[in-house]
Amino acid sequence: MRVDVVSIFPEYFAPLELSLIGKARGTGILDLAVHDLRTWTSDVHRTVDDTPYGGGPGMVMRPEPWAAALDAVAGPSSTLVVPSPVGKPFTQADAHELAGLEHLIFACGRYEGIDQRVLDDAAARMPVREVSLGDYVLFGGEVAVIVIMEAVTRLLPGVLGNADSLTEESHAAGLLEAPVYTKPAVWRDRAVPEVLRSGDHGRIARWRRTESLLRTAARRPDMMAGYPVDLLDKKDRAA
Ligand code: 6GU
Repeated sequence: MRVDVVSIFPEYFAPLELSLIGKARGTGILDLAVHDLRTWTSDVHRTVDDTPYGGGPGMVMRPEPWAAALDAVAGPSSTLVVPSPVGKPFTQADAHELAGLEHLIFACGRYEGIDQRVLDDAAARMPVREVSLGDYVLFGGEVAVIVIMEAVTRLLPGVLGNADSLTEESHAAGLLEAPVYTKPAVWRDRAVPEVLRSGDHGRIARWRRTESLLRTAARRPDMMAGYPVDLLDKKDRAA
């Protein structure tokens, strides 16, 4: 997968050299380039913002540098992703969709956002997705891009050693994952649940399902509301 990130703070993306994202870049699974938006300014002050039409606080990113940047990095199969608090909530399903695409361009807005015409103009040539990480406001899209890239990269074939990690994890089945334990069996007088040490795989699977359901109902009632009743098997109903 090819990824181009455009930002006025390219230094923000140093963490993308580390850990499994860094490794994916090293093996060629991920071809990622970070660009400084000011590369595409033409005045001596390298201006990227101006005051908003209609008045109001803050500054808005001017369209010209963004248009030049997108013209330079876009190809025939690009999708533009714009992190923004006014975007659609980013979910694991979105991560899977993005992971299946050939080329992602991330446009990192700062201040009050990017002139709307940049997105409207880009949408005439490529799919554009405005995505939000949640109901709170960040200074800009940079940290959101790191989050989204982490969610997407771990879904690329060959990045995770154990493919089961993807099918067993939270949000894969629409439920939160059950608690996990490792050795020692007893620590500070707290024992690992007996069932997990029983070796009875059927019992373990049922315990994990029940814990998943209880945890999801307690913490994420919104996820339970959409949970298909037919996915509750007879043993869950009895439990
Ligand atoms: Cl994706 N960007 C910004 N700037 N703020 C946010 C956000 C994204 N998601 C929540 N708040």
